[in-house]
Amino acid sequence: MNERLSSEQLMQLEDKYGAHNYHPLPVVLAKGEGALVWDVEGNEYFDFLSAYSAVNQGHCHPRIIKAMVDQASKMTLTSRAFFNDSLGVYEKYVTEYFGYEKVLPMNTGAEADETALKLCRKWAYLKKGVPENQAKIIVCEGNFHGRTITVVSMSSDPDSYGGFGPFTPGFVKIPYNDLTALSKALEDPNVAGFLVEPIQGEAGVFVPDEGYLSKAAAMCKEKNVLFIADEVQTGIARTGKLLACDHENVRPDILILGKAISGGVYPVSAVLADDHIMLCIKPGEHGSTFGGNPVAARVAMEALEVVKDEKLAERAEYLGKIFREEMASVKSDMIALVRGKGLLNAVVIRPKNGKEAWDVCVKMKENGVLAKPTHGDIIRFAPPLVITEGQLREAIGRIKKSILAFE
Ligand code: IF1
Repeated sequence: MNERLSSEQLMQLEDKYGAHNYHPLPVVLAKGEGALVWDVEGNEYFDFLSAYSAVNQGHCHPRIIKAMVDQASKMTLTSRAFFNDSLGVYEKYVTEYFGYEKVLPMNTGAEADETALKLCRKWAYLKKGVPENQAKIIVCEGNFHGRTITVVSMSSDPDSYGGFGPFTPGFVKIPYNDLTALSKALEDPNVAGFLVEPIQGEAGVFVPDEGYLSKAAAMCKEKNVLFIADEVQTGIARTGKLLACDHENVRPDILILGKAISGGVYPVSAVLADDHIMLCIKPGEHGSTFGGNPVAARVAMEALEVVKDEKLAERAEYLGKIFREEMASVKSDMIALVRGKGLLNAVVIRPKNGKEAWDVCVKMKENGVLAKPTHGDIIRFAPPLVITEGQLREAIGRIKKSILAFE
């Protein structure tokens, strides 16, 4: 078990014994610190994925790790059949932090999305007066909310939903960033909620027009429809504000968080709402064995403290501008477009001489920067928010060099 295996051997093990549900870049990581990671052979890289924006606070942040280890050595799990001495403290902390009356703790993003959908439906029947089993929830084309059956029922990406039917009914799909379509969909009195990513991540870091979120939220309010924001990827300082909705001063009726709420240290997710919504769910109607466990509670509190203490939102805002400016100035016709907000950015790659985004990522890996293509031609760039300006500029140099290698 303890023999030292090479990257090659480790990749072969995954190929032989693991389900083939991923196609990773060929790099095997063994250690991380801040914005840096090292592979099994000791090669150093800048991590420009941050585990899809989970590791915003940087790899192995000492304060978060300490919170986890301290708690793990005392008590890891009680289940919610009993109280524990961390959950209430965390619930007070996280609700005050984001400005909501209640939180419902879960573990993964998909679970938090499912929780929000259940909560929205329950509210529709108890409060809005939608006839039983008639509630509809509006979702956007190009969305990504996770992998469960109900969540992929909302998807418009055949890779996500294809072959997994029959699907959960009750969703209305409209184009993203389209207020006319939203207005039309909101005419239906059985609509209970509108679920939206403030910036679509999987779609390729698609930033909507300014005013889209605030107008959408106002339209929902007028129709007594819950505005539900999936900030699993955009939340917790990534886009230059604590929440991406903060850019438009929108306060969602239901807020969904995951990933970086634990600094990528532990699976922690959360659904936040006020009492008139959250208390629609009664004891026994929803839950999770691990949701709200003491380790998760302590880890999340420390991870959120770090975001404030290290001013990560401000850093993301400042460093993101540098990144976009620098990338837009690269003289290569392979760069078709640079877009994003804060340190959630994407570069659209125009294929050249048969070389595409995947080849650029492999080249960047050789030059010490890790990033992953999505939808064939888009590369997402999302380093940990603790990256220093010097490190960022060094990484940008390596990214430019990698792209220019194909000129
Ligand atoms: C994978 C993408 C990112 C999410 C939003 C919920 C979830 C996610 C807005 C579910 C998850 C992930 C999961 C990851 C790939 C990934 C992703 F490329 F698919 F789009 F981040 F950019 N809401 N996003 O982005 O959270 O259940 O995974 O904790 O490997 O599937 P989860």
